[in-house]
Amino acid sequence: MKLQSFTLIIITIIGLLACNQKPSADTEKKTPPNIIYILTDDMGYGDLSCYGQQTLSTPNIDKLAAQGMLFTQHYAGSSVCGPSRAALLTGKHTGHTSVRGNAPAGQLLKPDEITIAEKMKEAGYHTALFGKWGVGHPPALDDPAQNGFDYAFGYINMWHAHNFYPDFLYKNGEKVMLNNKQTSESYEKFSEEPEGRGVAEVRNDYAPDLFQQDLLSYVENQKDNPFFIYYALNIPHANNEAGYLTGDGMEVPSHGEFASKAWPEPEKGFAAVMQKIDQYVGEIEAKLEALGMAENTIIIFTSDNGPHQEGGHQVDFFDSNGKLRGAKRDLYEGGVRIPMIAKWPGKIKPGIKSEHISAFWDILPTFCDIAGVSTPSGIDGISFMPTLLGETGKQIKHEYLYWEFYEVGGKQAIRKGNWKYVKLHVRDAAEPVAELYDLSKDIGEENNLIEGNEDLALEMEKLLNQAHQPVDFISLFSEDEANAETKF
Ligand SMILES: [Ca+2]
Ligand SMILES: [Ca+2]
Repeated sequence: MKLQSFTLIIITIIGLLACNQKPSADTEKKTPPNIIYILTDDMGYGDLSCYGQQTLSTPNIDKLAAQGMLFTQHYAGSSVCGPSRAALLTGKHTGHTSVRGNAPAGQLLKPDEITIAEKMKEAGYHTALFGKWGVGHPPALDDPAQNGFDYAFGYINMWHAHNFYPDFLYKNGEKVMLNNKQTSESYEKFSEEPEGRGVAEVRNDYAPDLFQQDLLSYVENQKDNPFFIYYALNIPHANNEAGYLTGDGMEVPSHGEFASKAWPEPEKGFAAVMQKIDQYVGEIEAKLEALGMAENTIIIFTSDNGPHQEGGHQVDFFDSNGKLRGAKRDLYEGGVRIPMIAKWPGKIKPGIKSEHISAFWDILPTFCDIAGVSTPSGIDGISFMPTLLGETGKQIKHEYLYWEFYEVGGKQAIRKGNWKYVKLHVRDAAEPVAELYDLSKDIGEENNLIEGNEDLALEMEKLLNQAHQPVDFISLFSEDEANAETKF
C-alpha cells in the first residue's frame, strides 16, 4: 500500500513535469520570430556612421548595429533595383534569376519560382510589403500577391517609385488616391512612360511617411501572429524626373537642420532623407519595445545596391561609397557591396562584426531556417544562420559570388575568396576587358593584377561561363537589344 502511494506520487510528479514542459516546447514551436527586413534604395557602403560615414550621423541604425551584428562583406543581388530584388526574393544570383535588368520589358518572376514570402506563408507567417515592388517589367498590379504577399501597400513599377509625392499608390492591387498633384509639364513629358512616373507641384503626402505609418499600425494589428515584413523603402533614391525638370531630385518634406548648411540643395535633401531613414528605424524599434515584441523580432537593415549619382546628388559629396570603388551600375565593390545589420535579441550576440561573405541570394535560405521550413532546391543561396548564432565553425561558405549586368556595355563579375574578377564591355562594340583585384590588400580595386595571374583569370572565365544561364528576352553577349539601358 505504501509502495503503491509512493509510485502514484512519482507518476503524478512525472506527469506534472511533462505537463510543465509540454506547453513551453509548444510555445516555442508556435512562435517563430517576427522578421522585419528593411531594404533601403541606393544607400551606399559609406552612408551610415557605423560604416564610417563622417559628415552625417545615423544614431538609431548605429544602435541597431551595437545591439546586433554588422556584416562587412555582404553583397546586393545586382547594382540596380529590379534584378537585385529578384535575387533577394528568389535566392538566385543574376545568372539564374528570371529578372536580369530593369529593362527590356518581358522579364518577370515566373509562377514556379519560389519567393521568400511564399516560404514564410508556408511557415505560418502573415506576409506584408510596404514601399516599392519594382521587380521585373512590367509587373501586374497584384504582382506582390502573386508572389506570396498577403498585404502590399506602395508602388508596383519602379519608375512610379521615383516620385515621392505621387498622385496615387496601390494597396493590394487597388489604386489609392493621395493628396498630391503632378505638374502639367511632367504629365506632358512622362505621359507615355510607366504609370505614375513624374513630378508633383502639389505636395502633401510624402509616400515614405505613409509607408512608415502604415507599417507601424500593421505591427500593432499583427501582434498576435508571426509576421514577415518586407519594408522596401524607396529612399535615398532620387526622383530622377525631378532632377531633369528642376535639378533637384532629392525630394523630402523639409531640409530641417540641414537647411542652413552651405551645401547644394540636393545634398541637403540627401542628408534629410538619410535622417528620415534613421528616424524610421528608431520608431520601429520603439514600437516593438512598447508592444513587448522586441525580444521575438529579428530586424535586418540593408540596401538594394550601391549609391546613386542622380537627381543632383554626388556620390563623393558625403563619400557614400566609403573606401570602395564605383557606385550604382558598377560591378566594382561600390556598386554591389552594401551594409547589412541584423539584430535578434538573445540569439545574435551584440556588437559583433562579421566578415562572412554573403549575398542577397542567402536571405531566402536564412529566413527558411529562422522560420523552420525547408529551403527550396535549385537556388544559389546558403543560409547564414550559423553566423547569426555565432556558430561560425558550422557556416558553409560560397565557392564564389557572381553578378551579370546588361547596361553600360555589359559586365560580369566574380568574387572567389579574396579575388575579384571584373569583366567589362561583354556586350558592346568595344573589346571585352578583364581585371583582377586582391580585396584583402586592395578593397578600393586600384591595382589590376591580371598580368602574371593568367591561370587564375582562366579559372575565373570558367566560372563566368558556368554561372551564366542564357534567357530568351536578351543576350548578355550581343548589343542588338539596345533597350537594355534603363530609361531615365
Ligand atoms: Ca536601387
Ligand atoms: Ca569614396
